[in-house]
Amino acid sequence: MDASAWLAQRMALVDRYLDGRLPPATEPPAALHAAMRHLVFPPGKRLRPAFVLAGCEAAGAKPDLALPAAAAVELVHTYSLIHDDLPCMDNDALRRGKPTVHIAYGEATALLAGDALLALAFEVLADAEGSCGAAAVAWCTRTLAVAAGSRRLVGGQADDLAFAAGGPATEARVISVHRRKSAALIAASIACGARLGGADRDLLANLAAFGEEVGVAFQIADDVLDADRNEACSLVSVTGLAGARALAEEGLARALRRVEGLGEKGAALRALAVLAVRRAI
Ligand code: GRG
Repeated sequence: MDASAWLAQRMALVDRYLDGRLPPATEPPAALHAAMRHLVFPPGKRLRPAFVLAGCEAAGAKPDLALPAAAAVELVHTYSLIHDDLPCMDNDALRRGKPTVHIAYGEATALLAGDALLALAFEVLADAEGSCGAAAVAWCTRTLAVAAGSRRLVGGQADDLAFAAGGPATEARVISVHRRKSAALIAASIACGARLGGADRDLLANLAAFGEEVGVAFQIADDVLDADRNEACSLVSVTGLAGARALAEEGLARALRRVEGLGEKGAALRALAVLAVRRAI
């Protein structure tokens, strides 16, 4: 399949949908609404919404059905990036080639913009009920809430912040943070797309496991790219660069084996996994 064409077509759908769901930047309180849009446009890689739509297609359904979930995961992801950049966390000045939200709008507005994006994610997801049914939406709501909560994304971030104080880095400790902070949202993205597309229980479990493998491998690839930053919670500090690269490739291979049997329906998922882990997206 032509993965670039697939991605470009799907991402245009996601961007148009997101644009329609975010309040206009001029709507009062205008600074808050402009700050909410600041990091959503222009886009990042849109990896997570792409995985939602690919999950839906793997279940044999048209991707449009999963657009609310695709937008919802990108809104959760964007909120987490805004908060991650704050001075009390990573204190970053640039994100996606632009000043971070707190640099552009101030710290208090950045905090509130993140809060509002998280709430909007669940509002948007709820609107999938008309096309996908209440049971599927309830399942996705719970899956996304768990992925974003203290046992996954937020807990992974908490342990990442405290990492250096917790003793020596080991492979298990680093992977535990990667699994929660990064892989959980990717796994939830694929699972929600598949659930809205009508996947049965076995397919859902397999796709969630695929997503987790891909998510961990993606984050290890991120460690390799950021090796010069000498982060405490990085697999490179445990295994070295070559070891980390090898573990990312092994994780990708394990993930791909899980979805071999999906044939053409799994083509987008497989292509995205390769692009994500080899950082070619
Ligand atoms: C503050 C609640 C809270 C969570 C923070 C997102 C996050 C957790 C931390 C950001 C730093 C980091 C390394 C996260 C792991 C996931 C990751 C690689 C995020 C960046 O995702 P990309 O590369 O970004 O998909 P784009 O901009 O392309 O969407």
